[in-house]
Amino acid sequence: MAPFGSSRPWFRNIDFMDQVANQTFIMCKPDAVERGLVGEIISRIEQKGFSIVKMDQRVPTRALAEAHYEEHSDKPFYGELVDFLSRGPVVAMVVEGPSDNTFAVMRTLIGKTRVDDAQPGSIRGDFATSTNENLVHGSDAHESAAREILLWFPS
Ligand code: DAT
Ligand code: MG
Repeated sequence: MAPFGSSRPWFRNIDFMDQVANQTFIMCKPDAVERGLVGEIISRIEQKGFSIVKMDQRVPTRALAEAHYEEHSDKPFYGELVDFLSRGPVVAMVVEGPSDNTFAVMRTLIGKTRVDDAQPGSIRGDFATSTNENLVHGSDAHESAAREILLWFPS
């Protein structure tokens, strides 16, 4: 496999990639906090058997929201997405599992992106009624997990 995101300086640190190999970045988005679903989401993560190793509630700055969703900067919904993420408190977490598939298992727990596709039993399938406001973010790869963990928890 090619080195993780070798064009991106922060991934030249392979030690950091190793350090977070069993971890993923999870966030309860503003709609989850507004609707009082943070406890439910955390409960599902814990019941699955994963550990929350870092957690912080904060209102993301616009710059942080833009950087978080950088990969979508050319999409028509980017502005709306950044407005949404920065409109109130979020709960940012680093979630750890026993092996290096934590990000993938968490994506299954969260459910599909499109509201029409999110299966009952998943967080989005059980609680979300729109694609724009779908309660939870989860990293979609080892590389994005490392990038997002560093972005939200730089120390
Ligand atoms: P995911 O959150 O499942 O990783 P994504 O990275 O493709 O999904 O998109 C990020 C967020 O952007 C997603 O959670 C909801 C929003 N979004 C995605 N596609 C959208 C669309 N077609 N219209 C409006 N919002 C969209
Ligand atoms: Mg995504």
